Amino acid sequence: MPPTITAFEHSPDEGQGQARDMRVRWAFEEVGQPYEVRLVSFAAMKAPAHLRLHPFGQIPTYEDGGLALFESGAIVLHIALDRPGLLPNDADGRARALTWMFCALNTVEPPIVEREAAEYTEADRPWYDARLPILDDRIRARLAPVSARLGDGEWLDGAFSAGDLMMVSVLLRLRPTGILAEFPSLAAYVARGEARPAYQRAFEAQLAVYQASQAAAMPDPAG
Ligand SMILES: N[C@@H](CCC(=O)N[C@@H](CS)C(=O)NCC(=O)O)C(=O)O
Repeated sequence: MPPTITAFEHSPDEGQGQARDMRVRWAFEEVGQPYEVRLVSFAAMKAPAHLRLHPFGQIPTYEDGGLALFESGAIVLHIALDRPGLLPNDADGRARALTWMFCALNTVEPPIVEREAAEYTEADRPWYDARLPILDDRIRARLAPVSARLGDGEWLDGAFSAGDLMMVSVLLRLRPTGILAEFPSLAAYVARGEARPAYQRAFEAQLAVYQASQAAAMPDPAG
């Protein structure tokens, strides 16, 4: 049996690939590991069966035999350690790739998520218009050093690695804001990630879920 991950039954971003199952799907595709997906509703995510897999009632989760994991970073790392393709063979290169993974998750993603949360929950509050530029500047303060470190390189540290997979996955979330476009080398870096055949396969798979849910919701023309 291949590993099984969970993903949203109804994609809140309408198949744009912003949900965190996308980075796990991409990792599977990069290393050539077949996988299965169990779709969960928002109600099912908060029910006891799913909470046993994920203490916060979220996606993605990962199950393989007796092993159950949550946290997209831990899952991608597990996949990268399990099969070749996402981590360099030399110990130092491997450690640097892990550093970029943690950088993406611990340093770059938090201000991006904070901005998204403000959009969802504070857009109608009187302070929102003043707060948004502050949140945007916090993101810019993270992007500028990553852009400087990338320089004119293709990837962050030599060959494409799990560090790039995670950084691209995190930066992608910014596209609707326009902030990514302010950093042309990062925008090009993200585009290189998206152009990878493994990314494309993962994207199509998650898009197919959204398209199927739309088709199921369409009224039956015969009825
Ligand atoms: N740090 C976690 C975050 C997981 C997360 O926020 N998942 C979102 C989807 S991308 C979710 O399940 N949201 C629904 C909810 O929190 O109720 C990870 O990287 O896996």
